[in-house]
Amino acid sequence: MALIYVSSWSDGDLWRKALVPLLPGEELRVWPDTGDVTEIDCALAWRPPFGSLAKLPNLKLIANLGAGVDYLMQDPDLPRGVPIVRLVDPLMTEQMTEYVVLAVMTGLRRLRDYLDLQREGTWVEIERDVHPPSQRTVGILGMGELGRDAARKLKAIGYRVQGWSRSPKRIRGIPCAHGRERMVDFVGACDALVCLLPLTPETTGILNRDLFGAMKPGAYLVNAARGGHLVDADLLAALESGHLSGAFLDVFHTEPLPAGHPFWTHPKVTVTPHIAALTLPAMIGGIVDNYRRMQAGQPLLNVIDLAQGY
Ligand code: NDP
Ligand code: OXD
Repeated sequence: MALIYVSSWSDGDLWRKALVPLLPGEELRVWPDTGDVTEIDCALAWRPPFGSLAKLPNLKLIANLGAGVDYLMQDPDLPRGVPIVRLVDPLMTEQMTEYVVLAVMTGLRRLRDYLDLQREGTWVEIERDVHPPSQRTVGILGMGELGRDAARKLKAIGYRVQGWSRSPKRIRGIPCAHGRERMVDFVGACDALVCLLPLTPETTGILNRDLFGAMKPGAYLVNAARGGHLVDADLLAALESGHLSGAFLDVFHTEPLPAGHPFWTHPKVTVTPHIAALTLPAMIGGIVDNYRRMQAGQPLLNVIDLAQGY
């Protein structure tokens, strides 16, 4: 049997180089050079062209080469009944935590404002009213692989940290809430709010006018999850009114963020080009492990729950 790399976005050679030493004797093909499709039992997929996976009749495993499976889920011809696993790796988690800490501190320490003052050569303390981390609350929406680590490390810096998820969580030192009914109270307590949710029908547009209205005046928003979580116009309105102090955004409805989008030049918005946690070929170990498990008929790890969409 053979594996195939299927992506409309990136170059398969990088992955082939990472995989070949770990799977000696296995053949890795690169879409669209499928060869005999009946020989392919595993697809390594990152934003595969819609319909491509449906052309592989003997597929037994789909390995998503990223943490979020939202793109895959949109494929109307996604083969049903084939297990989907996703990438979970310490290198991914570390990068995301670093990004979240950077973003939260940029907002809470007014870094953008100080950079502007530096450009003007102005020496001024913007706030005389000091708020050390122990007096600041950071809320994390999504307490999964990435959210939990970011929460723990923000806590270690000294922030009050709280988490929100779909199901209940018990995490030492980090109060957690769950479910939509707790959302208003949850976000109302936050000085900075970080979105690390998967994009699903339930979470699409969750960062909207109602949520911003429930946030504290002056709170800061970080979105490192997906552009589809955010209603752009509602954020712009909350920034214009001064209700939110700023936003740090890594992900957008259309990527690259189109020229002329108001986020590019907004003085309160920091834009990064979907780099919070990059997928690296060095993260292939978990995928290889799952391929071996599939071959041996053992339980797979990091499996997507198709009903929940993540
Ligand atoms: P996980 O699946 O491990 O965690 C998801 C978390 O979100 C869980 O805590 C889950 O709750 C919670 N959640 C899901 N649906 C809801 C809901 N309806 N209401 C409340 N909570 C909900 O995902 P990861 O932490 O690995 O990744 C999160 C996302 O980060 C990815 O889906 C991807 O979109 C994004 N990402 C972005 C990157 C970037 O570079 N910008 C890089 C990597 C990932 P529960 O625990 O109850 O299941
Ligand atoms: C991911 C991403 O989901 O890169 O892994 O956004």
